Amino acid sequence: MSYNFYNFLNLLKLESIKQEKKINLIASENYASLSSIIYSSSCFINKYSEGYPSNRYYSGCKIFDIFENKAIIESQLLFSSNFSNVQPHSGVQANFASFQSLLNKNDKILSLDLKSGGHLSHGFKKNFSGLIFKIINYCLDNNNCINNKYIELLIKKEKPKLLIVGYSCYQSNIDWSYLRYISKKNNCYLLSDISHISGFVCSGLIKNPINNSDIVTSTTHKTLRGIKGGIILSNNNLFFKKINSSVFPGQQGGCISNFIISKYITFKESNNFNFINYNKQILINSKIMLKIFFYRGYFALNYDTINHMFLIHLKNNFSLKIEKILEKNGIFLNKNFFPNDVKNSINPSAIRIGLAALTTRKIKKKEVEFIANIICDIIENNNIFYKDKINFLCKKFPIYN
Ligand code: DSN
Repeated sequence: MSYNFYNFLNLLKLESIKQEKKINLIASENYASLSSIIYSSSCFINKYSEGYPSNRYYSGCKIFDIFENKAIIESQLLFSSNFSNVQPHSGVQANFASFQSLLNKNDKILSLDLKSGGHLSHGFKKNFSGLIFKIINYCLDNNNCINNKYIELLIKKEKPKLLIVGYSCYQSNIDWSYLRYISKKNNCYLLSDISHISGFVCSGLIKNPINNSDIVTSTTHKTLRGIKGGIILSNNNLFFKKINSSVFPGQQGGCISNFIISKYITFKESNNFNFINYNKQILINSKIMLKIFFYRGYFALNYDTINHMFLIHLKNNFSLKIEKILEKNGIFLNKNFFPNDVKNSINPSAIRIGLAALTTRKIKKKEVEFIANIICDIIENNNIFYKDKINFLCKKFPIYN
């Protein structure tokens, strides 16, 4: 072995201690459930399973076929879809395969720009999406909301083949049925990327866009408490076959068998009242924390949030510096663009805050307010040191209890 095995184990231990002792407010992260972690590490890691159930390119897949079929059925039940592909390794790959099944090279995509809360895979110029397709961006209106009329104008003017709805940072409702209506009227497909809000969607807290979309994509590790991965869902039977062949052999080889089994566990665990209550609590916590920022004189993307996240403008503070000082105090979050940001991606004007991971620790109102006030104190006085208090709080709320 070329590495020092004991140091390697030590690093694993350090990471797990770090996760236990610190607060995670990164909106795209969560703590995977113990069962989804256990099932992601099974002996299926040794098994190649290229292809789909009953139609594999290797022998010995019969047992895995049972699991992949279960994962497909369970995700369909969870999201009320007629079709599901559970093989994408990530959200970006789910998007890539979906674009491949709907579009040809150089076709036009209409998507929210990255600075306003869009995602890299929705058309960033250095991403495959920006390199292969022509990207037209919409942005948020003066109220920092999606403006359906503006999107309608752009669809009529630019005639894109695909409209992407679903964002990495957005606090308000989305009127999927109207967006569906205007895109269909103009021969434009609609893809909903619900990666951030999929837990809210399957809990019924946010309207499910499945019947107002040609394709829905999601990750499995944000408000769903699974391991990192992607899924593609659809109720438009024109695309079922195309999506499957875009995932395999289009852009992936063998699926990661043990991860698919873990996804099955995640879908099952997300289909019950405990999970719905968990997502309700995320929403309560998210609103409570946002309110504290308002009391302390900050402004956010909007006055309310309908999901786990929100964006706080830092006024004259440097987000990179604040991110690092918060990290020293035991709080992780990420710096983020604010719509119409004049600053660059290294040091943008805002911080993004997500409450899913914090809620997994069963943290509620009192502590949420305490943490929000600590963040404001630190932003306002960089020399305050709260590490011990955060550490003490984390001990009271272990991740896995
Ligand atoms: N970039 C991630 C996020 O933070 O939203 C999702 O891929």
